Amino acid sequence: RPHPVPLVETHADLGHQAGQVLVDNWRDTHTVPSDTLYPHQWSWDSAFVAFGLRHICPRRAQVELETLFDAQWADGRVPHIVFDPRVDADAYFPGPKFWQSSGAPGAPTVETSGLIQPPVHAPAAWAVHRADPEESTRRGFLERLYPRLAAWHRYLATDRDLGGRGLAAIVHPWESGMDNSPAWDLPLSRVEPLPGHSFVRRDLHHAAPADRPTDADYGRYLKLATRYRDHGYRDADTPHEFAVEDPCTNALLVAAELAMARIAEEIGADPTPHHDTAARIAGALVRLLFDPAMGAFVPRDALTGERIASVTVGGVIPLIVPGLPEEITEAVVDTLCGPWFRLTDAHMVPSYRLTAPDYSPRRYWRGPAWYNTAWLVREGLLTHGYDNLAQALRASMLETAASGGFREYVDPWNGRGRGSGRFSWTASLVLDLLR
Ligand code: 9YW
Repeated sequence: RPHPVPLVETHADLGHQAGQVLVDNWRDTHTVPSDTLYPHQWSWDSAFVAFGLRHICPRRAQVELETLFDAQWADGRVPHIVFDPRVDADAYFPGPKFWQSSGAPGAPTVETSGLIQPPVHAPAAWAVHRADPEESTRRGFLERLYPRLAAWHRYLATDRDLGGRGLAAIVHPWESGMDNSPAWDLPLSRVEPLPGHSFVRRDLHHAAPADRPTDADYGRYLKLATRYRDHGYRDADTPHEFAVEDPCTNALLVAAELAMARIAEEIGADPTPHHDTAARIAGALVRLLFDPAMGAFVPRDALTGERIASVTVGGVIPLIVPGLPEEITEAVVDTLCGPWFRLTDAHMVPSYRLTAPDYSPRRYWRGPAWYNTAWLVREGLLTHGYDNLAQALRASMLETAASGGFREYVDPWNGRGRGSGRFSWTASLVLDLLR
């Protein structure tokens, strides 16, 4: 490790500061990911926030998820952004004027985007319940959320099985939560971008251009989103130019169905269908997306049927699936510990292979290490009994966080923070690690 970050003596201050970030980023009914860059509610951010918030205010953690699911669409989709009507409509681009969701069939009255993000919500709901079962039961938290979570998972497993292979497809890079990941370069290259002068980016008011996706990326993102919008966000009717089976999204769906089984048992419903769905998706994930030559999972283009030979952090997160064949678990752990991710001497887990020629230590999902993905990798290591590696990753996350600011992501080589400061899921997941 070239420039180690000094280890903090005590974590007490860190926990206190993390809690303060969550208190400050709370907006009556939900938490904003960042006060400056992201002033609305984001889907998977809320799930990650709930994991930490439950330790300091379980009631708020419940409300966080309830607010998100109040914006669920009739087809079951949970939108990736729920817009806060009190915030200037131009504060974030693309905002409500772009998405025009309330005119779409089955959309809620509150303005949202038409896209989705990875399904971390059921595990979050289960964790929130366990933090304060009495309050949860008193409020009927699980009973009310369970049918909504079921509709959300049904949407992913059926409407989004665009390749017909038993895996959910994402129809936009934003849906992966890893916007400009190199994994999307190939399918995205087929999309003709909208010209740069046809939109005004807001993200560059709050972040360094070198840290963010490029204008050409944005031109393609907007092209795809416009086409989806102009087809009423109806999956069957949209001639998708981008449809990819993402290993991370599908692995999270397996974990989410297993959480649903627990929730079902708790409220007296039948867990069997959830176990069955989890087993079915896990089977397809292993059969179709594991690449033995890479020692990792890779995405598959649902339009061409071809695997995309790109290993990113999304390709090691499937470690969270319990019961993987042993040779797969071992191969993925070897990949994590090898020169691509250097689990034991890099800071957290880089979002992209450290040795890739187009690796970038600062450009968003093309290199920097993120707290949510590190937290998921740690969960995966614990799932398969790699307790020492999980412990080392925890220490790395806490050390890096202690060096300042609860930043959005960090340079894996020197641990230096980048992107937005006082980032909610960073604070929340640090808090969760401290409990
Ligand atoms: C954007 C809010 C979101 C995250 C995504 C991340 C980023 C939005 O921020 O996307 O404008 O780039 O990629 O995972 O949910 O934190």
